[in-house]
Amino acid sequence: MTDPKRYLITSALPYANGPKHIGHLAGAYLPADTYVRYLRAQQKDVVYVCGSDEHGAAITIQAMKENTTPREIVDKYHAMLKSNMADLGISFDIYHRTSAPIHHETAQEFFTMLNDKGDLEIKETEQYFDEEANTFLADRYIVGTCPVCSNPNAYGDQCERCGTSLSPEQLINPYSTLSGKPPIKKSTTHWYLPLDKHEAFLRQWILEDHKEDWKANVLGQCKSWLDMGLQPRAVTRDLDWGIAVPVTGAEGKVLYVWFDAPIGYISATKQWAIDNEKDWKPYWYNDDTKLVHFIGKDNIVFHSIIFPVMLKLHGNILPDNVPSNEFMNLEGDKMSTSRGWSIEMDDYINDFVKPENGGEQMVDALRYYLTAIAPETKDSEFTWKGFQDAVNSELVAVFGNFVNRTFVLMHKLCGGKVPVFHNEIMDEKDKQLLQDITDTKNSIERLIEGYKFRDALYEVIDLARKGNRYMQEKEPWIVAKTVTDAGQPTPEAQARIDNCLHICLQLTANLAIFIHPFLPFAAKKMCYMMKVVDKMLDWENAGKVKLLSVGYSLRAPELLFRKIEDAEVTAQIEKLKLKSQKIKMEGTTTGNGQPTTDNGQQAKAKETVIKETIQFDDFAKIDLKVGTILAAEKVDKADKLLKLEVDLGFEKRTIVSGIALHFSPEEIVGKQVTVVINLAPRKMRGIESNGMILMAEDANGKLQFVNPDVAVENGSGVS
Ligand code: B3M
Ligand code: ZN
Repeated sequence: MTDPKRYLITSALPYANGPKHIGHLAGAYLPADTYVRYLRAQQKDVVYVCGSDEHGAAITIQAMKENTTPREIVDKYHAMLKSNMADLGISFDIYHRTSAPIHHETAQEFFTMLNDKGDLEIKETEQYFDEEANTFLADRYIVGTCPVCSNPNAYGDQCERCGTSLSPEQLINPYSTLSGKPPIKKSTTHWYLPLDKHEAFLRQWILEDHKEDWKANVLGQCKSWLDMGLQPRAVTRDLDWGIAVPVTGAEGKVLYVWFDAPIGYISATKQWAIDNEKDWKPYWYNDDTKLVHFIGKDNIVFHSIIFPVMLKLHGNILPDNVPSNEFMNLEGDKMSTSRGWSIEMDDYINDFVKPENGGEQMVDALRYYLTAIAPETKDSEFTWKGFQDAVNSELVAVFGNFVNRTFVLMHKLCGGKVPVFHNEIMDEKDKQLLQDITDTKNSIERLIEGYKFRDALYEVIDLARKGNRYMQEKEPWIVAKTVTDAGQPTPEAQARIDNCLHICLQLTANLAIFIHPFLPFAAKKMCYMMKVVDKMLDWENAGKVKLLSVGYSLRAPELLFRKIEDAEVTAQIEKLKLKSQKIKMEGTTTGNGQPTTDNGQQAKAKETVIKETIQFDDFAKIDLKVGTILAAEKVDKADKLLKLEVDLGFEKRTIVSGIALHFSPEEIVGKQVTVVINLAPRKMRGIESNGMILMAEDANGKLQFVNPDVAVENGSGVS
């Protein structure tokens, strides 16, 4: 969109069901905040909204787990998330919440308008019902075995191990997490959004109009959804926590959380407008508004397919872009709060951001590393060692070092003042560095506007690196040794020193402007050191090389960043291991013998959940045979899946297996495996899978093959 009049920027609303980890921060919050700070520096009209997502089964399940009410859960975690985000410098204009009355009204009005216009369909269907608990079951309340990877704890909406989206019907041996019993089917009425009717519009709008500017991962997911064929989606639920469906006769029904949550962006904008005496409507109705949703990859379909259809029907503008990140793994494994394999924002703040541990500079240190390894195009990995290396060898040794040297030398060799620049002795090196400043400005603009924050940040550090090199080549401390009889540098020597430090100081001012969207605290500290107001950080000053006036005296340098010690790295890794082990030990049962619903995410209790008894005949229906993996390769655009060629003796088969996070293709070729060979074929990512490989999960959550003790002939039966 060229020259928008105003910007509305959103970050996905986190569920207020527990602490959120730094992978979330890196996915949807930090890039949005960087973008917004950049826009604000350009004096754009920008509103950045977010808030807690306080409805849905994620909340009620957590309430059950903590033995309290949904209300207490959302109050507790909303407060935590709000303060965590503020502590980490995420500069929302409003952090709202979906339990607020204004949100309930907004969502109900939205639903009513669509319903009155005839845009929704009403259907009676059979849904899972728990007879003992006397309630319909949200998908998350149903657990069973994943048909793709055999994870015994897959949810009715998704398997967290292999990432496949599921419907409860697909689960093998489903049971209710409320009673532990298998659910029955019971009929109920719901409102549906007929996505199928909007396919032509979506194809045009996404695959044509945005084929150039949306990220490949977003376009890819949208395309595969569209190619699979869109289905009507229920937008109401039988649940007692949420926004009442505003229709008489719909008592006991609430809006589906994914219907109301994105409307939370609108209600947050309304509340912001009330608080600031502004008009919210242009932000949601005027074509010259640029709406951008920052999200993680598990939210793509909701923001690029479902919500846009809702917005269009409701008469609102559509998002200009939906920049979505992939996932950030942690120390070799998937980041997960429920498994304790995560760094919670709250923990990082407690361990590093307290004044005695470094305070705000440690916020910037985290922001730096998370942006430098942002999973913009593929999954990336946070390691504590990587964090230490990035901070120590880039932030401290390159950026911080340049600024510090510049200040120290300016005090030592130029009397603490910005030295004059002698045009007549300007040389190629000077010109080149000045040119580098302009080039860097242009690159940063292009990259940030293209949502490439990682590359943009690299440009900033690279410019500081060039500054160091320049200083190294100019060596003003050596030049200063060419002295007169009185022991002062000769006028020629002083002129060379002046030029070097003049340029280094102007570069420092520019570095402050460039780093500001990424590391706001460091930028402000640099302003303090340069004795300039924060207004200097306005983007219109970027690239200017007369930002600091000649003769202006500057403060003594302060260290911008501190080093991360080895002991801190070791302590954090130890802490992570202990935490995940503790959760593993505790996570097996709750007092009442029910599977625990770990953070609304994962039903544990593998040991205690025993599926219902089956007869021998049922078991005998499963045909298990031993085979050998002949070939294995990654499946395009599916990080969890491997396509295997398995020799079963009597034939060779293609099997798609959700084990890619656990094994590389090379290491499993030649392995013997046990295969369910009479499972109905299933298409995954366009590949037909003819069978399922049996896997066991070890104490670390890593999958292991179930295979015979000694090699047997391919095709041998297992019973
Ligand atoms: N709360 C899901 C999530 O946290 C959901 C996002 C809502 S954005 C409107 O992944
Ligand atoms: Zn699975």
